[in-house]
Amino acid sequence: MKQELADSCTSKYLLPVNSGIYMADPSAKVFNGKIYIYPSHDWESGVPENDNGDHFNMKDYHVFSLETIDGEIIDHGMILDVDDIPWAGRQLWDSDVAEKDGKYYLYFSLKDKNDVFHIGVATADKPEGPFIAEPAPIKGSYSIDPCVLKDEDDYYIYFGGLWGGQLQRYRNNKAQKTGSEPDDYEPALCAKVAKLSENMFEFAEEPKDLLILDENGNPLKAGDHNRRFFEASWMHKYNGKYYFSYSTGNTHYLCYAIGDNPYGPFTYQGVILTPVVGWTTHHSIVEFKGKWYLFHHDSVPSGGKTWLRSMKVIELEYNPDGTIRTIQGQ
Ligand code: FUB
Repeated sequence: MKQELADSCTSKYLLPVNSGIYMADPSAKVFNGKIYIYPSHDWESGVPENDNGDHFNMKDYHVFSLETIDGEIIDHGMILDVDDIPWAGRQLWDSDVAEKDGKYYLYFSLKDKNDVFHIGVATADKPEGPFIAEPAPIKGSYSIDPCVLKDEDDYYIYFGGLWGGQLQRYRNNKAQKTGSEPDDYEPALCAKVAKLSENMFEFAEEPKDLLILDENGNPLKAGDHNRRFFEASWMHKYNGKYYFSYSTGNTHYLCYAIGDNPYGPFTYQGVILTPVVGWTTHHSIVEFKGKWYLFHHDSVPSGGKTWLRSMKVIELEYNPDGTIRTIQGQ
């Protein structure tokens, strides 16, 4: 599909570039008329870089808010510390927050004491926390990068990530003895989707595959590295359609696919953001005061250090046919 470029290619850093504060994976949500941003908190932990992502050794979360998109960003401080999570091993990765009946539920990625990723839940009475973690991760959860879509009265959680995110270790929601990606000619591994239980603490059903189809209606292949799902799920609705967006990981694109319902299948549409400086690319998409925004990160302010990323925002533009105009990452 032909990609049309957005006119503006300059996303704005949300924190001063010389602040020495590094935040990544920004999940932006609108609560009580403000944007709240839930990022991962990068820091210089000294852990060497590897394909398992051990250098992403985060140990707490902060929350930020904006009253207007160009307004002052407020850091509400630390909302959850790894030391306060009973089942914690290491590495607090991407998170997202959902509101239900005046309570706020933080879904987060964390390794347990056996170095296996699961998804945890923590709750608060306000979007700015502090959040109190549940004693155990969500039963049956695995891998990383949760995001939650509220659709009418239902809540859907999406998750999964390859390589260090451990998704390749699972088939049909079961851990395998040895886990590897499918061969190039086989269907790609999928992100997962499950409805959340009424109390928001459990999967209400077995997670299902979120299928992404090509223009001929065939599932994307594992070897299609420019288009297949790698990590960083996000779901939003636009004009009644469901937009699933994600990172292609080792090819560094943010892509999207459109479907008719929260489970899909979804049809691949194109690139939202071309590669940025830094290995990872990760985002959220939110409507605020009648405009749409892409929140994402890059590693420019840290001089390209993969593990020290900075949050950014840019307006997202749709074409009349509902496709998204591609933004240049660099
Ligand atoms: O921030 C740690 C990991 O890097 C996230 O969970 C991935 O999506 C990637 O951005």
